[in-house]
Amino acid sequence: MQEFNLSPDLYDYDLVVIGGGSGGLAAAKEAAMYGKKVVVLDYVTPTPKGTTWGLGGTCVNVGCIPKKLMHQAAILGQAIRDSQRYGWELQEKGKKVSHNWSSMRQAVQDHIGSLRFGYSKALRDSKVTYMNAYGEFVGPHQIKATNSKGKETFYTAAAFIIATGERPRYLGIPGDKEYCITSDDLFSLPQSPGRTLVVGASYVALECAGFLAGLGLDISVMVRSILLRGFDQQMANKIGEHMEQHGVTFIRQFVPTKVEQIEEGSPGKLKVTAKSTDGKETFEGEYNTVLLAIGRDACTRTIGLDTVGVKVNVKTGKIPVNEEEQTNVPHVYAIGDVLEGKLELTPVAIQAGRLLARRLYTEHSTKCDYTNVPTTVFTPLEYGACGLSEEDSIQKYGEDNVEVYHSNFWPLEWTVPARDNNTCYAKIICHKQDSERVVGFHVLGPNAGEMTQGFAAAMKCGMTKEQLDNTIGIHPVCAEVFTTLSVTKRSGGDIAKGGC
Ligand code: FAD
Ligand code: NA7
Repeated sequence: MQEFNLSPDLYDYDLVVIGGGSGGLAAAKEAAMYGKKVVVLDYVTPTPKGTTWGLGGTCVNVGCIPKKLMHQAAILGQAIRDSQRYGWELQEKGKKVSHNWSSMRQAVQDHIGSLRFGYSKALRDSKVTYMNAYGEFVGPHQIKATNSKGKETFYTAAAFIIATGERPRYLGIPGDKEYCITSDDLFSLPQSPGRTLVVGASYVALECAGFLAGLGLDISVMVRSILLRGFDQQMANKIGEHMEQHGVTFIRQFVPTKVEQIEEGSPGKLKVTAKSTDGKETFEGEYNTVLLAIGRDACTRTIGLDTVGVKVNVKTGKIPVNEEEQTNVPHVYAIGDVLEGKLELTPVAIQAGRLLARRLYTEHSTKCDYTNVPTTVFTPLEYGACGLSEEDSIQKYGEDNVEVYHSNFWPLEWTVPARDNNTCYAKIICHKQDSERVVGFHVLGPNAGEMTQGFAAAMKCGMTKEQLDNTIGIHPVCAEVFTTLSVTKRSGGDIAKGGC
């Protein structure tokens, strides 16, 4: 780490954190724990639709938390259908069970409100100063904080952490900002989005499409090229197939060119015009809502980074850092979604923030380990992953040096309602030359995240195929499939498996 003067006497604060989301809050609280004088600036620029929220950043307000809760709402719909095969009789026979968007939205927003309250209390308890203001560098050690009324205050600090995250991208076509929404608007939408077109094939796109379809809405997804770029493509395609089988329409190899309002009201009606990526075909469709999920841009363009001399990737807006999360300017650090080449996940931002503060203000030297970070895509058929995709394993080690073990499985709970036979799937990728060490773990099935977390810990310890085989399974659960994997892709054997 390059040295710089951490002397508090020269400045108002030891540390200014710009951005009060997952990473920023974690870093600020950790630094305050070591007796440092810390201020967090957090400000939410409203969406083009006017949606805004409070402290806590993306995860709690417009990301992980509302997304998982709405996914749960959709899963409960499936459970209601399954329950009848288990003997549950709905109270009024023959009465259709329906979903009420407003009730769900209110319950989800109430929970978010309580989390936000907890965050501001935690800051107060840790003696971190919180300012609801937009931060912008105006000098090497000086920041300007502008609140919602336009009042400007200036602060100096010994060190700075940039944790400003990302915001959803827009298409740049006529009607996008006027009529389309993004995930920043969806979770607090007052009324059901109705018939919806989701544009994009990122995890955000597929997760939103999945839970909206699960709530009984008519959902289409417009895909420019492939599903879930960056993820294992076999798994991505299986997710797509499952969604299609459960009523989601995929409009493939198309991009929107224009969005027009053809009926006012809530939610009103929009006409979308699109063209095929080969430019030969045109598509027109009418929807109540168009949800853009085409990626997110780092919030780094308007925070005065040029003033302080912090280098930014001009194309992506992302900030390159060394392995200590230090930018090219020694007293300016960056964590979370703004980082170049790092995973955009809440626990990653939190871990990086905590460890950074610990390194800055104590003798600790542990760095954030960005390898083998587990993750889950909360599509209707959940996808848990840790380590390399099959494509990346082959590219890294060569096809002959990689052994892929796999199996379909049918969760016991799904057998009685007789649904989705053999659509769940387990796959591990092993590096043959390294005692068949597991370098990739992939699972499609219920509670995939719960399954993946423990295996990720084992992968940190260097788990091999033999160790998995020597592990006694828990019966009858889905994860036990990983203790009995015997068929390799190379062998081409039968991978169908009955209820576990
Ligand atoms: P953020 O949490 O985005 O916080 C940045 C904060 O800085 C924001 O409050 C922003 O308003 C504020 N800010 C920006 N500029 C300024 C400024 N100049 N001055 C003051 N404040 C500023 N991750 C998971 O791990 N699991 C999931 O299931 C998951 N689901 C997701 C679902 C969706 C729909 C989305 C969009 C994201 C999801 N993520 C998920 C990603 C996760 O939310 C992010 O990785 C995480 O929030 C990044 O934390 P951060 O601290 O870098 O930024
Ligand atoms: P990603 O992963 O960058 O995904 C963006 C998606 O949106 C992707 O499917 C793109 O298709 C699609 N896209 C982008 N621009 C357009 C336009 N103009 N028209 C139509 N479709 C478009 O974004 P996320 O923010 O969801 O994910 C960030 C990270 O999280 C990512 O690195 C993952 O590892 C996890 P494309 O594939 O480019 O054709």
